[in-house]
Amino acid sequence: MKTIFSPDQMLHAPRFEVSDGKLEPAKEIPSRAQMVVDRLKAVSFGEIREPDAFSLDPILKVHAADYIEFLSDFWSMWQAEGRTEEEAFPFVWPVRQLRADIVPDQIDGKLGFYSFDAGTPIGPYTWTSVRKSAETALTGAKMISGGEKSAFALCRPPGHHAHHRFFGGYCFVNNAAVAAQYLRDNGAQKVSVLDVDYHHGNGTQALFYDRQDVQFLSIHADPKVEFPYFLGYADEIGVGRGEGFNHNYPLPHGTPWDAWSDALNTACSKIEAYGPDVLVVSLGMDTYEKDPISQFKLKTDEFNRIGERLAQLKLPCLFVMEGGYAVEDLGINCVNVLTGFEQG
Ligand code: OKP
Ligand code: ZN
Repeated sequence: MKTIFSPDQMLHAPRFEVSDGKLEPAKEIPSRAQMVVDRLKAVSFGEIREPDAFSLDPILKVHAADYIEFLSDFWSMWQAEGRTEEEAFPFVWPVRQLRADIVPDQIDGKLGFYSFDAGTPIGPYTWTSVRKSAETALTGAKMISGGEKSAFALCRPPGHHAHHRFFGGYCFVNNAAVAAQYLRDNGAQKVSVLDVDYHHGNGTQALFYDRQDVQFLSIHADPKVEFPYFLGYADEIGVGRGEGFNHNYPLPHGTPWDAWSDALNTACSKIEAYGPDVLVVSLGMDTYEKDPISQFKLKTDEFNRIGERLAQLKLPCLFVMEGGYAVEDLGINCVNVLTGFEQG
């Protein structure tokens, strides 16, 4: 299996994040990607190649044009307003009765309009890394469309929390959704997106919620007690033509492999029943027992089992990296999934 990655994806380097009611050191840091690259090389997993260049068109099939313009122009607007802080935090949002139909002119108003949390600062190189991360996913999708049986898009920053017109949860462009849409536009009639990150893939769900051509399934911590809190419940089954094509498997804090793998088996049987042409896996390693921000209990060797189970689906498969914050073991856990898939 080939890996796609650009070192430019490490330019986005947040120092801080707001989480758990306070300013904390950032968790979604460049060394995450480096650890995965190092492990791929250490075990000679396969070729690591740079992404191809793409126009913005495949990103604009998933995200609003004004939102992408906001992301790409943000840092020059920030500087033009005389801001000297090295990263920008949103802090006010158009919730419930407030006006969500007006984009403010002022930069802090825009930041709040185009986001849903304060955990996702924007810095001078964020857009550079975000665009490369999306192109990494697109290159993987292009390889699968061209006949490769599998590919690993080493995306960073991650994408699954990003919606059509707002960012959050360390995510700006929804890499997995952009890849899934590209696959639809290049020969696949039906695509399944399986999200195994510890957190619900709220952005991906929302992007395909009314569609039957993209099935979405997510195994994650119960949003009653975990980020992103406001989406990811079991009763969210899709709407309109998309009804029945969205499947959420929320699990309690402390979930170990046995219960987690039961959910994986259930999700895999739904994928088999749907019969997609291709599978996109939103691959988060934050289900790991030692993850610093998560509370599932998967062990290192159990990541191989995930890959083996996915291989049984016998589908072309694009792995798109999402979360995983136990940086020391991230490369091992990630490559274990890919190795399990290849040996399964
Ligand atoms: C991104 B991805 C933890 C606060 C949560 C945001 C988590 C974003 C996760 N107590 N902060 O899904 O791995
Ligand atoms: Zn996560």
